[in-house]
Formats: sequence, C-alpha cells, structure tokens
Amino acid sequence: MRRILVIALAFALLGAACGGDGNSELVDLAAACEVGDVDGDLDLYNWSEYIDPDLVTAFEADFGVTVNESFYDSNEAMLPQIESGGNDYDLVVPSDYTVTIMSEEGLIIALNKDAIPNLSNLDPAFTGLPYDENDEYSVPYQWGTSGIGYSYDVVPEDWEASWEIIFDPGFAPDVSGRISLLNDPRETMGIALKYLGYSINTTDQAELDEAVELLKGIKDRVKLFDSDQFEDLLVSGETTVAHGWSGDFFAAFDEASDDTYDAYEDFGYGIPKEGAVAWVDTMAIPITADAPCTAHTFINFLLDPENGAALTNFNFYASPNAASEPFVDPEILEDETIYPPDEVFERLEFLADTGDFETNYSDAFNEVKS
Ligand code: N2P
Repeated sequence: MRRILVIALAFALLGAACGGDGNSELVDLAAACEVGDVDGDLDLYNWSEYIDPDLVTAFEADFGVTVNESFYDSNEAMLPQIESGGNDYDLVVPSDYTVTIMSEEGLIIALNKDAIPNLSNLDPAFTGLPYDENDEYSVPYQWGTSGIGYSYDVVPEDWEASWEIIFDPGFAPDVSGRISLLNDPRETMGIALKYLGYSINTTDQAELDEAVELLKGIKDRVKLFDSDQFEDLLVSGETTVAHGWSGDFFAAFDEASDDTYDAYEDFGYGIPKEGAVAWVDTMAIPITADAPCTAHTFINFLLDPENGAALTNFNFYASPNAASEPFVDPEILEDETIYPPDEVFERLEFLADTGDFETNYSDAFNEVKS
C-alpha cells in the first residue's frame, strides 16, 4: 500500500491531462467492441525488444490474427509517425508524458473499458496517474528507471551509482570515450538537469541552457548517443558506461550468461544517488487504427496474470499488473534495481509534458549533438 503513496507523490507535481476526442468514428467503432473481439490483424508499434515473441505467437494462435510489429526507440521518433497518419498502427506504447501530449492532440482514442475486463488486475498504484487522470486513454504496460549500466572494470563492486562517472572528467579511472548516452531529448537533457540539481521537467530556459553547456563540455567523453544497442555495446566491451533503461541492461546480462559465464559478475546497473528518471510505458490506441477491437483484445490479453508476468520475465521491467506477481521470477521481484524500495523511489522523478517547451528540449538536444 505504501507504494501507492510513493508513486502518487512522485507524480504529484505533474499537471493533469486534459484530453481531446480523437477520431469520433473510431471511438464509436471501439465502443461497440466486445470482450475477445477481433476485427483484423494487429499493427503494433512498440519499443524494440519489449515483448516476448512467444506472447505474440500465442495471441496470434488464440485469436486467429497476425501481429505486425514495427519499432521505435523514443517517444519523439514515434509521435511524428502517428501525427503524419500515413500508417495503420492499431496500438502504440507511449510513455507517461507522451500520453498527455497525444491525448491533448487528439492522437489516441478513449478506450472501451468494457472490452478490457482484466483492467481489474492492475495494481491501484498505476491507476489515476496525472498523465491520464481518469484512465481514459492508456493502460500501463511496464515501468522502470533510466540509470547507469557499467562494467566492474571501472567501478568497485560496492559502487554507489552516480552521474559523476559521466559528468566529472576527474572521475577515476578515466572512462572518456567509452560512454554512451540515450539518444533521447527528454532523457538526456534530464540527466544533465538532475546532475545540476534542477528538475527534469524545468521550463526555465536558463537552466536548460546550463544543461546544454554541461553536456557540450563532456561531449568528447561520449562515444555515441544510442537508445537501441547501448546494452549490447556495454556487454561487448565497446563502452564501459551506458546511460539506459534498466530492463534492457538486465536482458543483455542475462543473454550473455550461460552455464559457464555469469555476466552479472562483470556488469551492473544502478540508479544514481542524485536521482533519475522513472517512467510508465502504456498501451494506447492511435487514431490511425483500423482494428480497434483486436487492439482492445490484445490489451486484455497482456493484462492476463500469466501473460503480464511473461512480459516481465522476458524484458526485466517491473509489472503494473498486481495479479501477475505470483508468476514473476522471484529473482526479478527481489531485485531492488527493478522494483526499487521506497527510499530509492523517492529520488526518482517522472517526465511530464512541458507543453510548448517540448520544442526547447528538442532544440537543446540537437544543439548538444550538433
Ligand atoms: C524497451 C525500452 C523501453 C523503455 N527496449 C523506455 N521507456
């Protein structure tokens, strides 16, 4: 129960979503969907390596449809695709602040909750969150943190993760040229803001300018900006420090391990002591959808207790599905970097929609990279 309070507090400063009406014809079609209905193949637009292929196969077999998957590596890459409308995506996986943006722009439709009875499996901590106050447009998919993956070659085993390793050229040993940062305007401007002691949601241009200068000043330490392969590059030794998403690191450590080698002895993931980004990724039906009933059925399918756990057991992100807990690998449930305890959670901050200031973040990040 404590977790409910802490998550509510972490979101407390964020503004509430207002919501537009989306495409009313599609809303009407969706309103007529019944539990388990399918009305065509599912075009799923998701973050890469985020769903167990066996779950996709099981859905196809159970419901007699094909799931066509396309991928993106940032909310900012996905948004223009939906805005342009030149596709038939039935389901997207926007993060918290992007749900606000998409609902306000009328890019996602109000869901037909009658077609998703498994909504009752959700942990109440993941309902009524500020990015979608009335749970009208989105259903939580997974949640996690953005921190630092590292090689134990450069830090001691008991190292308390700190953004210093990226921003302080005096950090020893020298990791210069072996660092990757997320190719993501809000995430990467966010860590510079955090390191400077500002909010990751600042709308103060002077603070953002300071973050730009900080990142430009350490750019020669950064090997690449990448949101797709940061975990593999760490494990293969191309980098020794990577800013990235919790589960992707663990999935890579797991994949690199076998009977004779334990990658967890060589690599770790930490949530920096200065604070970090936490996020909730969600499922939402964009106005490009032409199979809204299949999309509702897929959401309901993933909210099944065992399917929700299969998602977590595959991608190593925390599940918002309370009914899944008995089926999640105990090692994952007990890992405090996947399910952070309250005292760690208190240093986390969720990204919020900053309205017109979003462009300032994109411009700032482009300036850093140029
Ligand atoms: C999946 C990464 C998703 C986390 N590979 C970013 N919100």
